[in-house]
Amino acid sequence: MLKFYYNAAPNPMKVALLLEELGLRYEPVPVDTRKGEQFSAEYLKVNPNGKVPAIVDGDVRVFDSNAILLYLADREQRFVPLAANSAARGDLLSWLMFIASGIGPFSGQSVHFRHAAPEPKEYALNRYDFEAHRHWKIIEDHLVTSPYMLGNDYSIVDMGFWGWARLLPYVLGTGDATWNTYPQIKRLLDEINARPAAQRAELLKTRHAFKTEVDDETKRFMFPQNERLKGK
Ligand SMILES: N[C@@H](CCC(=O)N[C@@H](CS)C(=O)NCC(=O)O)C(=O)O
Repeated sequence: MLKFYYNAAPNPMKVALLLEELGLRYEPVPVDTRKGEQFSAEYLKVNPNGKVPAIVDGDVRVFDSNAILLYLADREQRFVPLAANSAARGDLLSWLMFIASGIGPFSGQSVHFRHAAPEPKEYALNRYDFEAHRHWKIIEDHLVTSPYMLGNDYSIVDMGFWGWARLLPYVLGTGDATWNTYPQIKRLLDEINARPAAQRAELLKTRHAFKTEVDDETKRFMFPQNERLKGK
C-alpha cells in the first residue's frame, strides 16, 4: 500500500488533501520533525532532504509536496490537464511551480522571522513579509476572474494553495483582518474547506500525538543553522 510520510504542516497537508480527493488507500506514516525523526537514516533514504512530505508507491519514491501532487494526479489522470503541449498544461506547471518556489518558501520564511527568529530581525522580517504579501496578492488578483487557480476546474494547484492559505492569518501576522485584504483567497479557501476530502485531511493530525513543545531539542532539529552561531 502507498506510504505517506507526513506531519500536520502545510506541505504534507496538500498531499493529504489529494490522497483524500482521489480516495486512494494509503498508510499514513507520522514523522515527528520536532523530535528530529526526519533525520533518521531510514527516512533519509526516502527523502534525502530530511523534510515531509514524501511517498513510497511500490518501487517509486517521490519527495517534495508539489512533485507528489503532480505524480499522483498524472498517475490517476485526475485534477490535472493532461495534454503535454496544451495551454492548460502550461498554466498548470506555471502556477504549481509558483506555489512551490514562491508561496511556500516566502510564507515559510515569513513564519520563521515573525514567530521564531531572535532580534534583531526587522530587515529580514520586512523582506519576507513583503514578498509573502506580493506573492499572495498575485493569487488574489488572479482569483478575481478565475473561480479556481486553473479557471473553471478544481485541480492540484488549488490543493497546493489550500495547504498554505489555511494558515494565512498566521503567516502574515494579520489575524482575521487578513480576509479584508484577501477576499478571493478566503472565498476559495472556504469552498475547499467545505469539501469532505479537506475535512478528512484535517483529521489526519489527530491520528498521532505529535510533539507540541518547541524546546531546545526541537530548536536544534528545526533550526540547525543556529549551531554555527554558538561561541561567537
Ligand atoms: N519543498 C518541500 C518543503 C518541505 C518542508 O519544508 N517541510 C517542512 C514541513 S512543512 C518540514 O519537514 N520541516 C522540518 C524541518 O525543516 O526540519 C516540499 O514542498 O515538500
